[in-house]
Amino acid sequence: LGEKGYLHLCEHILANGTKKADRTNTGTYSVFGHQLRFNLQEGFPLLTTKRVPFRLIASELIWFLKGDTNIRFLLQHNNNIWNEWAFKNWVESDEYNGPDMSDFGNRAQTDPDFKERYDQEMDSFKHRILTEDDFAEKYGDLGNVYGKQWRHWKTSQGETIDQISQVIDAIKKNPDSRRHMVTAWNPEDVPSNMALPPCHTMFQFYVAEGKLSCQLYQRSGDVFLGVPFNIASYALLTHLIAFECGLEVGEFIHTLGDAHIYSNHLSQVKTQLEREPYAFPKLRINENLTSIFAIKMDDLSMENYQSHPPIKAPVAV
Ligand code: UFP
Repeated sequence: LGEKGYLHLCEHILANGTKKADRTNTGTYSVFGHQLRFNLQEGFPLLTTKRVPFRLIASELIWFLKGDTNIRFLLQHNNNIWNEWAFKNWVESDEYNGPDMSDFGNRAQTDPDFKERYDQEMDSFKHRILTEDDFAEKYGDLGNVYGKQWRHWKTSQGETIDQISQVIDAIKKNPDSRRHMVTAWNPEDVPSNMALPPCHTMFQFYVAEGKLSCQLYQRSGDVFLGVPFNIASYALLTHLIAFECGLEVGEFIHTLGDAHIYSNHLSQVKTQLEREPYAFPKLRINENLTSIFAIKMDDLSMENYQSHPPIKAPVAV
């Protein structure tokens, strides 16, 4: 349980995972169907066997909760995790006339000369997103990603559904309901209108004894790079929804579909498994916050986060 549960999943995949080809041509070891449980009363599940950057998790979640789908907000918070997806739309557009950026993800990893040109193009792209409103509107927007589906789900009748506001109301009015669901998986939008079909596809809240629990179904999990982020992000979401509803936090239950370790992450995983976890840190939310929809970065802080150093690994794109 807790971090041990995560480390056990890594060991389990290394020992029993099936070698499996994947979309990115990297190759993975994979298991199907696995569940992690975190008791949020025992601390905030930010992994300690490697450093996990809470700042990036928090600013991304605030971005989702705003219903924002434009990377400008992330860049303003020095968060670069979604850049490649927007950059891809830009360099594939008719208006782009810089150096050839096709297959930039792979080439930047293998070709140092290309990497220099890529870094330059990416920097100027970021600069334009931050400084030119029209450019940002056109090329900073990622389309129907999480923020859109959570806060502005478009029905076929042209109406909008705010799933997050609705689920908060429902939790307050009818805590025992078994229908506290939010879904990001919109078959109408997958895959053509989306940068990436959602990985965290749906979640459910549950209230018992004044505590709010959350279970996520994640269809696909990069266990070394993605999953530690996803755990922290949904633990934070559970805390924020509980705060908004005047409840204590219960458990975060993470159910994974295809749980995989990429073949180029094996040595990193082994390094991590040699480390002894520390106690989880504590999340603090500004008590004067009136609504989670008005939350700012400095309303959140992580106390007593003691961790082993970060471990770098290439992202499969
Ligand atoms: N991935 C995660 N968590 C995320 C996210 C992506 O683990 O939040 F956005 C990983 C899972 C998979 C890849 O390795 O990114 C997505 O590829 P696919 O759509 O082929 O499953």
